[in-house]
Amino acid sequence: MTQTPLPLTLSPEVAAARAAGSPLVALESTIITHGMPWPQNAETARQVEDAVREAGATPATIALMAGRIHIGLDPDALDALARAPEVMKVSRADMAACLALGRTGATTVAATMIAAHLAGISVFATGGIGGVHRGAETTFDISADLEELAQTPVTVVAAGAKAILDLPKTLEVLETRGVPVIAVGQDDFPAFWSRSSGLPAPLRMDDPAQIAAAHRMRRTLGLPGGQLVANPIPAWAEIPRAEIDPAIEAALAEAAAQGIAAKQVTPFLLDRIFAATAGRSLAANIALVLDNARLAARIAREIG
Ligand code: PSU
Ligand code: MN
Repeated sequence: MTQTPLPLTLSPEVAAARAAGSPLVALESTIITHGMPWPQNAETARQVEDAVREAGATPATIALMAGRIHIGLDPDALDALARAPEVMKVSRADMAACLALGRTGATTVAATMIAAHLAGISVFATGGIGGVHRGAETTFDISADLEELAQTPVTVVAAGAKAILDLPKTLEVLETRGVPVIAVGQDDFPAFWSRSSGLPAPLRMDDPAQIAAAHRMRRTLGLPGGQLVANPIPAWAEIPRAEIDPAIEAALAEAAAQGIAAKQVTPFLLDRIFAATAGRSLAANIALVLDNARLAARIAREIG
């Protein structure tokens, strides 16, 4: 383990990659603790790390433990996190408190971006980002992920955003906050389980080198914030809108009936949708995260 003046602990694998100047890809941990059930969460976390390695970069799964931000988890720590029953879901607002209290925290997209940037990592792969929830005009429920993309210079590779969110409003907020939204290989913004949301993406790039060039150009121009790279789910794993929409509607109705709010909303909806699709949505989720990990590794290699 390598200690730094910041409360960062780098795994040996990450420390070696940093010393060699070789490409790194950050990975979040909320997807492990709050986004997928045991044991698929642990299995997927390992496969995602391997996908990054096979594509020529070093994975850095990020989590908070005992007052330190861990950049890279060894297999035992990853397994313990995946099994742990009481892990904090940590976004920007919770990060310092979780560390100060010495609690175990899983990082969301927002918190993972902060940690990656502190560790000098430019590229991060996940499944889906948080966004503007349906009904946000009354609940004000807008994920801190969007604000983080506006502030922190990390390129985030995701399969778009889930249709549990209000996708038009999510794209509007990203535009207002100056976040480039780049669809990969197609014109439409992808909708997580579905390749298309039916909405055009503001930008399109077909080559990881272009995405890397845009990342470097933002740095050159002194623009704050990152990029959202929206990589559609592989065609073979896609769930058609007509199939996933009823599960989404049922989950949203159940969340409303039970008064689910704040941080619980996203994990609750994911859990209900996994159950309603007999695990098919989980298999799709795993396929798209692996694909995002591979693309992120290629972008990281181009950024250099
Ligand atoms: N969307 C998904 N899967 C996830 C999440 C979002 O499709 O696992 C997780 C991510 O960690 C994301 C967080 O950053 O939920 C957003 O939570 P909230 O909406 O409470 O900001
Ligand atoms: Mn929220």
